[in-house]
Amino acid sequence: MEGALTARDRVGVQDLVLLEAHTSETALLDNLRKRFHENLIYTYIGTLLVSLNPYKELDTYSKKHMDTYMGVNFFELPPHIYALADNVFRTMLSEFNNHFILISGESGAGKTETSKKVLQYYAVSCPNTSLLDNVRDRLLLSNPVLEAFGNAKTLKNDNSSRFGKYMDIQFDHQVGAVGGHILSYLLEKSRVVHQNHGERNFHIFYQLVAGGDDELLRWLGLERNCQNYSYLVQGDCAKVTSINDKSNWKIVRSALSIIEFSEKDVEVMFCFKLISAATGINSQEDRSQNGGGAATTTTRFKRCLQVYSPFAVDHALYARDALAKAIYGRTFNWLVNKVNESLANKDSSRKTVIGLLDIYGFEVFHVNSFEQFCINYCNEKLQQLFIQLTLKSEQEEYQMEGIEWEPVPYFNNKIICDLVEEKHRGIISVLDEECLRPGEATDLTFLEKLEEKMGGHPHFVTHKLADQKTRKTMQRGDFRLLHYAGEVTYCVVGFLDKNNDLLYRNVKEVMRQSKNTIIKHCFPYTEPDSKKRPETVVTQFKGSLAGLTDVLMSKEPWYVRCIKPNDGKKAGRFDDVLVRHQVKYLGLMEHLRVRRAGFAYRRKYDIFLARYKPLCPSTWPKWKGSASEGVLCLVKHLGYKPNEYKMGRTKIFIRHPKTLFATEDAFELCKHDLGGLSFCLFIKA
Ligand code: AD9
Ligand code: MG
Repeated sequence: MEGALTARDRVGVQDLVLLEAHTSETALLDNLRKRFHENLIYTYIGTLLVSLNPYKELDTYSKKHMDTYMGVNFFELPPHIYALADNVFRTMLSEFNNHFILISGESGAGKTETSKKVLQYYAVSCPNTSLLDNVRDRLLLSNPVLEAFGNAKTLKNDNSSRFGKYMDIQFDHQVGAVGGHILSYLLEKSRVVHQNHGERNFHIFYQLVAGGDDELLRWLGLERNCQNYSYLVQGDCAKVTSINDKSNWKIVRSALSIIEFSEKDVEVMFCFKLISAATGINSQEDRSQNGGGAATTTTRFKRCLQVYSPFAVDHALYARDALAKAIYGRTFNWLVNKVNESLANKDSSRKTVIGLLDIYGFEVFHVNSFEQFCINYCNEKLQQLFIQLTLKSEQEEYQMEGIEWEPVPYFNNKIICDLVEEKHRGIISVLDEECLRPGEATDLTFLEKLEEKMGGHPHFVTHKLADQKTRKTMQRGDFRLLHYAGEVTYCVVGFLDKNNDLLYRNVKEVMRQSKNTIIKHCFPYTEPDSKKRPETVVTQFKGSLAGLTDVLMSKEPWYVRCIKPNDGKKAGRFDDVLVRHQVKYLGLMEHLRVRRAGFAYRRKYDIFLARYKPLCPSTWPKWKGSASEGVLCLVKHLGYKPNEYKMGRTKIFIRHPKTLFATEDAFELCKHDLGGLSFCLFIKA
């Protein structure tokens, strides 16, 4: 007994629902800390998985581990991402419906690693048929390719996702994963032309310069030295110790071959050529021609094209940067489409899917701009979705079903979502309005309008509106939002330009006439006299997030909440203050309270009865009364204790998963022998 106590003392409980001091945040934190120091990074709250970033390789992701978790009930083994993945998979099979896994947490918390582990589990552990090996390879290899083009080193994370990714994995019930489809969200293209100190451009540029073979570089007119390319060295950290660009190049290069670029080598070359176009841009400012007045800038795409622009220098630089961003952004979309073509499953029979959502995490830098505003808005929306699907809907359901319930208070971040996105009133509307007044509006008039409209909002403040103490922490061009995950001060400089994202029409025309088929494809013809204004960046983003929410709402949700244990990317360091802050804003305590007071499982009476009626002689083969009476008869026969379940208006609620597991196990045994009723009764006895 003493030994058992010691073990529990040492590693804590594996499901926080079992914590004795379940109302204490400190107890929850202690439990996470104990487990973290034992390399146990996973802990449950019911079926929600909490994951702490270990910042070191753990030996728990082998094929052997995958096999161990396969087909085993959720709570029978130590918590693991494979247990969650397996449970989602099996629920999908038994209920024949669609699911998604929402992976959230701040930048560097481990979302992308988690999503890769889920994908690996499905690709590796599903039954093998040589026919489908290709699909699985492609599913797995889509990751290094998209990461090369869409991830970058930031101050928070050496492999930070700079785009949002939602991936549907399609399953055929006989053979496992058979295809996939990726939706990408708002790539941070400004990184192509500008990086803050300590940050890099997208990985692919450094990979190409470090790993591309001599012939390729010569053909592209590139030199093997990042220092020659101003777009690559603004952050002054082209080399990163944790990253091996050369070997990553090899991985990406061979992944591209497998993802159906193989037969179209030419296209690959075109693709690299585009990359190098953006990399190799050198601007030569020639002020001598007219004595330093209006200047001429030559924007040179090495070996690809040259654009001579009769603009003032700053205009020309602007045009150059806008073009580089446009090329990169559009070819990124092209690449995602290409990957999708290769993952597409052509068989039209009905498939069910498991969606994986891995988006850029909440981030706060010393200076935060339009990009952080979009990223943090996106995280705010995901938190809102989480609240709606868990805390809110869970409690509303108890009320609707007439189940006695003590409401659990929680912070609803809808107020912040509204502040940002409400029609005609939110920050996005104000920004778009200012973008409609070219020549008159500036970033500062945008700020003034915000002050007019948002002044007094509890989650909004500016330098002018702030009290004396707060004012000292802000600059004149700042506005500050009190997000669910903490305060962020945004500098308005660049908001209008970035939101407009304009590209000069003649530059577009040049691109359209390019001999490069991909460029041509990426810059299609648009009516010159078309009066319709293109949507602004943030409005497009708002629309795609609304679309994503609809997609997710139509599926069954599962959650992984990732936590960053320290700000130094260090193994073995658990920073109490930092973790407590995340535990707070992720709403883990509230989730725990709802879970503990609530019921882990619920099903409509008719569905429950239809599945389990063979387990009871009164309900099998036919029950003549109402479904709820049938269920009552069934659970009494199965020996459910009164405190283990509750009968709602339309559903049965079961408190602990293990109650249901026992029923499910009995069902599995008896379904092989449905005629043998005595066998079922025997199990029950
Ligand atoms: V961001 O919002 O895209 O900036 P993520 O995606 O949350 O962020 P990521 O998964 O990229 O973070 O993890 C950051 C780093 O932590 C990884 O590059 C790994 O070095 C490290 N990490 C995260 N999870 C694990 C893990 N399960 N095992 C080992 C891990 N290392
Ligand atoms: Mg990521």
